[in-house]
Amino acid sequence: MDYAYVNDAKDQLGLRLALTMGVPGPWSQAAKYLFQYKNYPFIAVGQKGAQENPELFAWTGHRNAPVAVYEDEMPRVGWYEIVMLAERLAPEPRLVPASSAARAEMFGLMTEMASEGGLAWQRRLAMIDVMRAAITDPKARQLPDTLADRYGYSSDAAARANEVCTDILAMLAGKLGAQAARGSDYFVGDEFTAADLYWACFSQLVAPMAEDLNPMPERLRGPYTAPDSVKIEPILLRHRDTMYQRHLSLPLDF
Ligand SMILES: N[C@@H](CCC(=O)N[C@@H](CS)C(=O)NCC(=O)O)C(=O)O
Repeated sequence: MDYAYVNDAKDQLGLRLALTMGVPGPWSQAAKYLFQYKNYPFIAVGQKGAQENPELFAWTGHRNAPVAVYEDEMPRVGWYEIVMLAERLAPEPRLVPASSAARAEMFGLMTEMASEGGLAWQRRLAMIDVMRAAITDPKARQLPDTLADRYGYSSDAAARANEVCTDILAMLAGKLGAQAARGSDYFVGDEFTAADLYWACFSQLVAPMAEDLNPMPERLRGPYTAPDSVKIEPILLRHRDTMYQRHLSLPLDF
């Protein structure tokens, strides 16, 4: 991925998408694929994970990613508002179902994957624990310490994280199982939706794809991988492999 600097992108027209560079951050990856899937052009702006990002902050009021800035509209940072922006700018091919019942189902599933307290949030708490244990020199702990400050880490919260992840993964696997029984490969209805796209990206923070498909920094592969106590049903990984093959580009690009 080619990244522009904030100062070169902020006065441009159209869509600017600040994305975390160098790691498969699931929120950033998913935001990028939303617009790529819809063939909607954007300028990718580099955000440095767990850094101050002062230029990004001065421009958008945020230090993390993704941040979607369309024309002179307010910067959008939450996954939900970024999905809805993508749907507005490029209604076709749609990623949000037309029926309200299907929409409610899809956003419910995505909330469990991507919202505060959801799967990736919990995985990050557990990951901070793993990184802190692996780095003994406190001065080298900048990455996990910054993430801990930003995302509500406490050792109590981290201790509960694996259990919450197991529960959410079982729910997602159950949903895919029920869909398979009625002949669908997708989370909702019979078509690819944002829930399928988000699971493909968020699965990388549970069971990252192999090096040739997900060339992430080797030192992060362990922390990104859920421990054996977190049960991952095979249907979850079959689903994400199929979604990448059918609808999303590989290898991952960050
Ligand atoms: N605001 C996003 C979540 C953003 C988020 O957690 N981003 C992470 C991963 S892509 C990040 O930027 N981490 C590194 C950092 O905080 O610098 C949402 O709720 O949808």
